[in-house]
Amino acid sequence: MDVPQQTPPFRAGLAVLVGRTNVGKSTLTNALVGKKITIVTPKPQTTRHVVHGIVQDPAFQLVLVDTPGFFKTRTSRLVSELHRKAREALEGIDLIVHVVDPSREIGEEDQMVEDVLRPIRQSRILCLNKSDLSRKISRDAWRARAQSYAGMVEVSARSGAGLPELRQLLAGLLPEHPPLYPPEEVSNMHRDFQIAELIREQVYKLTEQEVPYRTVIELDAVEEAVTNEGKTFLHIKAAVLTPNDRYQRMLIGVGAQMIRAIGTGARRELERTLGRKVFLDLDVLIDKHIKG
Ligand SMILES: Nc1nc2c(ncn2[C@@H]2O[C@H](COP(=O)(O)OP(=O)(O)OP(=O)(O)O)[C@@H](O)[C@H]2O)c(=O)[nH]1
Ligand SMILES: [Mg+2]
Repeated sequence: MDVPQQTPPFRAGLAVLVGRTNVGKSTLTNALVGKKITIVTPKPQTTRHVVHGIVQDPAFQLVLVDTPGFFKTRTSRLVSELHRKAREALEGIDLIVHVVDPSREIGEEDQMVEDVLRPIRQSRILCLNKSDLSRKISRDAWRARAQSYAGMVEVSARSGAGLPELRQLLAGLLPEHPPLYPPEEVSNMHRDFQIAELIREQVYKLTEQEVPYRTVIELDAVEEAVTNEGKTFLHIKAAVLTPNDRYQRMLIGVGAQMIRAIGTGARRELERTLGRKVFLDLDVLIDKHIKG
């Protein structure tokens, strides 16, 4: 006898990714969304805004909230600001994904994450990332903690292993709710913000030590333009702002090598992400309002 098929109700909600710095929260967000919406660098603490990445499915909409990593040092203003942002991101969310890196010892930062999570009532998932690495120092210790979570998965944001399981596990825990975002959206970020982030990513990749933390990306113009051959492209005029001429010299580099490399790398990423031809006009300017 045929049982009439009922379409299950649509599910939608927010899942926040928390975890110490460098465990791969941003990489995981990008991998689940299938698009680069948040920047990833080997240097810690590069995520400074709360970014929504939207996983679209005919049956559900999973909104991932990437947060800045938790840091051991509590002294610096920037660090406490990041912690505040991470806590803010926990408000109004449906699920928590606690991302950990089993290739490293469980540390003080992991303890801090658990302390922040303890009073929170939402369901939480334990996600052991970097399963592609053979070093698995704390894997057993994390697995032993799995009973205090609604579920546990082992994934590799890099290779994609375990991601379908994570996706299904999260989808199953979402509340019945109409979509939160339009069906084609992959991120809450406006295009211009995304452009600035991709430029900032190159500054992080190519400059040393404190330089990235002394820069702000400013977009002056993003315009549709046409080549002599009639092809359209996006003309982006932007500046890397920095507090003094010492940083300005470092950012420009000998024979303007540094700023050229930043510009070339950023244009490549912009073209890949926006899926179109880009002309990037990038300056390095002094802005005394930025903390030196
Ligand atoms: N081998 C391996 N490396 C990974 C994996 N996921 C992320 N990484 C690397 O780990 C580093 C940190 O990744 P991010 O995604 O920036 O980490 P995060 O948790 O967002 O870091 P913060 O924003 O500083 O808190 C990068 O070098 C990634 O390429 C993975 O599954 N396997
Ligand atoms: Mg990050």
